[in-house]
Amino acid sequence: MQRKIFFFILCLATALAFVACGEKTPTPEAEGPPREQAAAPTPIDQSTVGSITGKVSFQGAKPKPARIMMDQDPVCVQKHGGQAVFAEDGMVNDNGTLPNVFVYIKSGAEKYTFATPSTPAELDQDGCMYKPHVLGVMVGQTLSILTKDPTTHNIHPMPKDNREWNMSQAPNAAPLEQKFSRPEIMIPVKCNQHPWMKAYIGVTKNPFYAVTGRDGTFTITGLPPGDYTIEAWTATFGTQEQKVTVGPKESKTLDFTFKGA
Ligand SMILES: [Cu+2]
Repeated sequence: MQRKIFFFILCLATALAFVACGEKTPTPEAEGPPREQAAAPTPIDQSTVGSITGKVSFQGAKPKPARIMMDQDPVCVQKHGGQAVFAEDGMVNDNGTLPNVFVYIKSGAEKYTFATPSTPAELDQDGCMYKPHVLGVMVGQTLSILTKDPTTHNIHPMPKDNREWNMSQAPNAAPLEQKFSRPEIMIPVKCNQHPWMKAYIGVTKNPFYAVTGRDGTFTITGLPPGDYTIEAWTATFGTQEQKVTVGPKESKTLDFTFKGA
C-alpha cells in the first residue's frame, strides 16, 4: 500500500514538473551575426553634399489624445506622480505639426555603400514609456536598450523582414544590445509586460533619415547630389512620398501635410 502511495506521489510530482517546465517563458534570443555590408563605403565628395529640410503639418480635426491607464503596474503610475499620460500615436503638436514622423530616403541612395555607425542608437524605457517613440538605426548598427524603471520590462520588436525576439530587462539591468540585419520600415516594438508601451524602429541602409520633434521639422544632411524619393512615415496618418532633386551644395525645402478624418 505504502508503495502505491509513493508511486502515486511520484507520478503527481512528475506531472506537475512537466506542466511547469512546459510553460512558455520568454527566452532571450540573440540576433544572429549581422550581415555587415562587405563592400567598403563609397567615397563621397563632402564639398558637394546638400541637405533637405522641411516641416510635417497636420490639417483637419485634431484627434483627441488617448489617455494611457497604467493601473496594472503601480510602479509605472508612481513614476508619473499622478499625472495623466497620453499615447504618442496620433498626437499633434501645439503648432499644428506632427511629431514622431520618420522621414527617410526611400530610393536614390542604393548606389552608395555606407559605413555602419560605431555609436549605438538608444532606446530608453522611462516611466513605462519607450523613449524615443520613433527612432532610426542603420543595418548592423548596435541598438542599446536601457531602463530607468524599477519594474521589469519585456522588449518585443515585431519585424517582418528581421528576426523576431523578446527579452526581459529587470530594474538596474545592463543595457541590452541588439542589431537588425535587414532594412525595414518600420518595426513596431511592444512590451509584453505593459501593453500600452509602443515604439517604432526604422532600419535603413543609409544614414539619411530624421524624426520630427515638437516643432514638426526635420533635416537630412550630407546628401550626395542626385534624384531621391523621400517618404514621410507616420504611425497613425499613413505615409506620403515626394520626389526631389538635390543639386551640389543645395539646401532643399520639402514640406508634407497629413490630413485627419
Ligand atoms: Cu514594460
